[in-house]
Amino acid sequence: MSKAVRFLVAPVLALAFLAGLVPGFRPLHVEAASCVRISGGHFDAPGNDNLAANLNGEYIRIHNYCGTARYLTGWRVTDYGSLHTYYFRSGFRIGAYVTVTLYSGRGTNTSTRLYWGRTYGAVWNNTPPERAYLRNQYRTVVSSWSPY
Ligand SMILES: [Ca+2]
Ligand SMILES: [Ca+2]
Repeated sequence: MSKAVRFLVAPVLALAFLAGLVPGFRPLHVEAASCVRISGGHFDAPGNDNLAANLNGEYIRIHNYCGTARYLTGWRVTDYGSLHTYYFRSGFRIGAYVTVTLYSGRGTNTSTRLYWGRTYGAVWNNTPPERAYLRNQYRTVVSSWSPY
């Protein structure tokens, strides 16, 4: 390759690389998805969702997609319009690849089962618009989910 040709080709290759035209190129500024995201849920409990006996029939599932445990200190779950908020207790840790179920009613919290602690009144509407939002300690939505 002559000096003159190299002089012309190099900048073109550099531009193509920057523009993502060269296979294998990865943009540098992609937001990494949160390790911990809402993976599913059940908004319509069997029977009357509002009653204490049925509140655990509605729930959402939160999954850690990464290979290391994550602390959810300061994190929260909100519904559409932020009418209801669940605060994870300080120091709550979700294990690697673990799914945690957050029930609307009362119960004994474990590493995989959390309870909102409500005694009356559903969290999740059975009709749209409704959506579960997982927010980090800065209240930034890191994940959301809806069956609708
Ligand atoms: Ca419901
Ligand atoms: Ca129902």
